[in-house]
Amino acid sequence: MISTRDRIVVLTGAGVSAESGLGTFRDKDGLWTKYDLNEVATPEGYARNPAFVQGFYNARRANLRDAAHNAAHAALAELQGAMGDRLTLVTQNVDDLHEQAGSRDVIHMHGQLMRALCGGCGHRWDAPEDMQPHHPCPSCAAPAGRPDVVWFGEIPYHMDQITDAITGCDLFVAIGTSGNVYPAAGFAAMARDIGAVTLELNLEPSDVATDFVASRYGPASEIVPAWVAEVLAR
Ligand code: BV8
Repeated sequence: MISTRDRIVVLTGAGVSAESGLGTFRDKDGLWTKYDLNEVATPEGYARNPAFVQGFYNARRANLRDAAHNAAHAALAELQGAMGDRLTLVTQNVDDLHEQAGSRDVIHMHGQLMRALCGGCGHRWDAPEDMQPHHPCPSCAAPAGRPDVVWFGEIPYHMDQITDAITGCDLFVAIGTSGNVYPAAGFAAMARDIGAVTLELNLEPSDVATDFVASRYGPASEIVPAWVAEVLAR
């Protein structure tokens, strides 16, 4: 029976932020039903039309400013408070709602919407409200400022740290992710293969639901606090 004495890895996806009004990617009305991800979330798309891509992320940054964390983010922050570094929180999300809820050391494997990256020197800084094409880097002045997010075809961040946490965990929990995007979608199988328990908390079965030995379905703002309360009570 999993308790706060175990080592837990939690992976979140867009579903954990859905009830905060940020929308998801692949649900009905999801972002990828309105935009072609090849045009707005690939280096090639950015090279073709930097103004359009910067505008896409400027709009999402503005959206995020109006969003508030929800009970699922808060429950995970409470669990982290009780477990310390026995809980590793990995997110595919580029929003900062886990941090707004009080989580620390969140591993943003797909980057962060509120950060900017220089494609030239690698400098990172807090993204301004509106980033323009060829945004000048405050460090090297190259016109190479871009959103600090991992696009399709780019290598996710912190993979070694994530792999170390998964291969040493007792429980792997995926929350609010459809299991479409790799390498994140392969994490549950990685955990299962080293003998960890795997739990899926989602609105509906994901594309990798069979990689989990346990699952609970419902809105994250309901099922995540309930699960956290059970773990804290043991
Ligand atoms: C890489 C940042 C090499 C940008 C994102 C063919 C087959 C397999 C793989 C590939 C392939 N061709 C290419 C690939 C690799 C590719 C990939 O996986 N493509 C997919 C589309 C097939 N992956 C990559 O390119 C990655 N890089 O592979 O590099 C490598 C790898 C390892 C080591 C070395 C080298 C880079 C991928 C990163 C792309 N960037 N985001 C941005 O955000 O703008 S990914 C994008 O999808 C978002 O970040 C999002 O977070 C992520 C995953 O989506 P989900 O979070 O799951 O969201 P989704 O809408 O899909 O699902 C929401 C879920 O929530 C649903 O299940 C829904 O039921 C549930 N839900 C809804 N409401 C609620 C809820 N649950 C609970 N409560 C609710 N209220």
